[in-house]
Amino acid sequence: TTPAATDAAAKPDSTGKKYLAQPLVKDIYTADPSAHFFNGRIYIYPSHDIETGMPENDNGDHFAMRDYHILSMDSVGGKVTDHGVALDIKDIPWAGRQLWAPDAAFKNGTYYLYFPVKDKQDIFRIGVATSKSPTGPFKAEPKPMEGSLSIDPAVFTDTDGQTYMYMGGIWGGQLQRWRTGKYDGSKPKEQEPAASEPSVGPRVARLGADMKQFAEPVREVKILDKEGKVLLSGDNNRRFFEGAWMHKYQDKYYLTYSTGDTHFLAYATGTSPYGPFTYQGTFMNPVQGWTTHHSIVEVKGKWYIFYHDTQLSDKTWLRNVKVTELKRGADGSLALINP
Ligand code: FUB
Repeated sequence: TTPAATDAAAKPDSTGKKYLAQPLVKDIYTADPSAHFFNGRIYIYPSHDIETGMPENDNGDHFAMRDYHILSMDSVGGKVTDHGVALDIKDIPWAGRQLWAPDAAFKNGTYYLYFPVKDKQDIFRIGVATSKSPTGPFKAEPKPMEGSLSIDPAVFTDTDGQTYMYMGGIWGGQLQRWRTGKYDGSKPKEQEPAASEPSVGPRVARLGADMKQFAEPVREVKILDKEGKVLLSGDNNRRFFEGAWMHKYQDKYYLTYSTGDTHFLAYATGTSPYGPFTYQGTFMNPVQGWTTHHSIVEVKGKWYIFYHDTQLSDKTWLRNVKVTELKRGADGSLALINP
């Protein structure tokens, strides 16, 4: 067992609630932070939450975001810069609505911003936009990535230089509608497989050299229990819901994700970027707010988790990003964080 992250750092706010960390920016709402250490600086690629008055429902209509702002800082705890609008939905030719959790990558002198948005048929796809600067402005490709689906792209470059995209999220993220390989909008939006059936896994595909398309068909990632059986759909405390992230530590691949309606961040480990991954446990307890979404990044030998909660608004669709250290046991196990 690994020691729980200490609560000693938690400070009460004006309402008396205690939080392990404080919002990185307070003048805009930000969520779903994908953090990277590019050329000696920390860049955060978050969603930009806004109030639109859309009704709150299981389909996530209340998350109706329209642009991205990129944040950066020299070091954790240092001054945070908001670089302004990096990409606007009006400049994405195929976009309909809802600019959700993005991620970014840097290769061959170009920065790539990957973003999920519903197309004009109201189906989530993943697009890519490029820039010579990590903070944009980014120019979107005219079409979504072929074969892309659902939400929450997370891009991971392995030590051999190959880059993979993990993606997917159930319910509002629509992944449950892709079970046959084709989008099936005929079922109720929130319908998961029956409780005794295998859960819906995130998807992964290797990216091609141009970083704009997949080099292979998208495949499903299996998350297994310790007996080697795929986690079941009714196993809500452990099964994948959304917000996958990948990092490698001491040659092991760590798939981390949100369990959605049970609000945990969970992790599973494997020996290949494609999995299968074996469930290991929860590493973050629920935050304030319905969604929980994170990224993990190494900065100068220390590991950090970027995440969000709703400290500033107490509204689940108006979130704020935060960071805290990620600690591990000697065996690589992730310490439990109480946010
Ligand atoms: O921000 C919209 C959605 O909420 C994200 O795509 C999910 O991961 C959840 O955080």
